[in-house]
Amino acid sequence: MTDLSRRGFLGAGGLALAGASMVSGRTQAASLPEAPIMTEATMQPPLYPKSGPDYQPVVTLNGWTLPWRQNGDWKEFHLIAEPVVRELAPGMKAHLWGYNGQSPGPTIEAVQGDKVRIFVTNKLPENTAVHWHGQLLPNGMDGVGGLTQPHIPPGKTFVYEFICQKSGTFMYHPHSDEMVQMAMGMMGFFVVHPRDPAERRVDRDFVFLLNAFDIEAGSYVPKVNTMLDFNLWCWNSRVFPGIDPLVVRQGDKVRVRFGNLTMTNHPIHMHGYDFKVTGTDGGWVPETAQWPEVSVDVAVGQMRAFEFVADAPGDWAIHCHKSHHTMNAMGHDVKTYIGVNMKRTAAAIKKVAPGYMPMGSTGMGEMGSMEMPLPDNTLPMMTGFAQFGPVEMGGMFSVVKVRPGLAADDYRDPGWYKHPEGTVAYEWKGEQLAEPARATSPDSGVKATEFRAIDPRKRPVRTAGGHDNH
Ligand SMILES: [Cu+2]
Repeated sequence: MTDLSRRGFLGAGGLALAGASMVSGRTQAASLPEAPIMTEATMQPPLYPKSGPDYQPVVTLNGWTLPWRQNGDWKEFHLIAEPVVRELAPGMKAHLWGYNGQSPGPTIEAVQGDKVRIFVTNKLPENTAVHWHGQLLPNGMDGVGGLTQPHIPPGKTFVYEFICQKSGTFMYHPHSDEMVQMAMGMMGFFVVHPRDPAERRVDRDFVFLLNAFDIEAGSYVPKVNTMLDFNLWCWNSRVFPGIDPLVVRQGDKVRVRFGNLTMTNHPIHMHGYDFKVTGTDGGWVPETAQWPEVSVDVAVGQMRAFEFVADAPGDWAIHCHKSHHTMNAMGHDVKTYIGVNMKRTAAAIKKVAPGYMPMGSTGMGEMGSMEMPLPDNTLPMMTGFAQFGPVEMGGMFSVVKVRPGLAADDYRDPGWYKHPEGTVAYEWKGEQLAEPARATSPDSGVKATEFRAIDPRKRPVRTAGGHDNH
C-alpha cells in the first residue's frame, strides 16, 4: 500500500476549532483519494501516523483502519458503500452491504482538531447517506438523507467536511433506508485521538461494533425486517469462534471500546479483572467519576470504553451476558426436554423417522461437543474448542489472552494459556460423602403427557363434511 498519510500543514495557528471559515464547502482536490479495499477477516496491524501528532492507533477486531492522504490542511478519506461477502465464522458466509470490501467498514482514525474530508461513493443499488454518529459538526454534514442533504444516488460521490472537535469514540452508519442498510451490515467505527499524545495514553486499544443478523440456515442474505429475533449476534460481523482474541502483553494498559448498532442492549462482561468505565458517547469520563465494573451495559446507539491494567495472565472470557447472545443460528427452535424421559417418545418417533435421536433431556451441553449434520451455510448453536474441551458458546464471545513478554505490536494468537502447576480446578478423587436418600427425579405429581407420533403418510382421510366420526 502506498504512503497515504503525508505531513500536513496543521502547524502554528492551524488549529482553530470553531468558525464557519474552517469548512471550505467545496473541495479543491484535483482527484479522488485512493479507496483501499480489504476482504480478509483477520485483524490488521495498527496504522501508525506518519505525520501530525503521535498517538497509539487502535486495532479493530477482524478489521482494519482506513488509510488517508493529507491534502493541504485536510485529511482525506474515501469510503465506498457497496455489496460485500463476509465470513461470519469458518463455515458461514453472508452476503451483506458494507464499505471498502467489508462489513463493518474500515475504522476511521483522526486527531482532535483534524479537518477531515470524507468522500463517499455509492455503489449500492439504492440511495445512501452517512451519519457521523456522535461528532459535533455543521448541520449540513450530519448525513441525514432528505433532512440535512440530498440522498446520495447510486453511482454518485458526495463529500463530507468537518473538524474533529473533540477526542473520543464515534461511529458512522447510513441515515438513508436506515433499517435495511444497517440490517445489511453498513456501519463503521470512528476514533478521534487526543491532540496531546500523553493524554489518556494506553498500550493497546481494541475497538469493535456490536451488530446482529437474521439469516436463515441455508441462505446468505439477512432478513432486513426482523425487529428482535436475530439469530447471529456479532462483533464486527463475526461470531465465536470467528472473533479475534484480544491479545495483550502482561502489564499493558488496555482500553476496549465498543458501539452498539443492534436492536437491543448488551451487558459486556469480562472475566478476571475489574475495570473502569472511562468513555461514553459524549466523551471521556473524568477520573473522579469513573466507576469500577466487571460488566458494562451498552444500550442501542451507545458507545462505551473501559480500561484496565493487564496484570493477571490467562485466557479470560469476554462476552455479552445475555446468554442467548452467545449462541449461533442453529438450535434456537429446539424444545426444552430437561428432565423428560425420552425413551418411549424416541421409540415412537423412530418408527416414522428412523434417524431420530432425542436430545436435550440432560441439558444441551452435549450439542457443543457433537458434529451434527447442518444445512448448508449456517453455524451450530454452541461450538468452539479450547484446551479442556468444547467451549459451548457462539455469538458475542471472545477471549482476552494476557501473556508476559509479548512484543509491543504483537497481536498474534499465542495459543492456550499454560496454567502454573496446581492452579486449575480439579476432580476430587477422595472418599464421597455417605449419600442421604434423594429422589433422583423429583415428582411433581402431575400425570405425564402422552405423546403420539403420527405417520404423515398414513394420516386419516377426512370425509367430505370435514368430520371424521359420525
Ligand atoms: Cu447481547
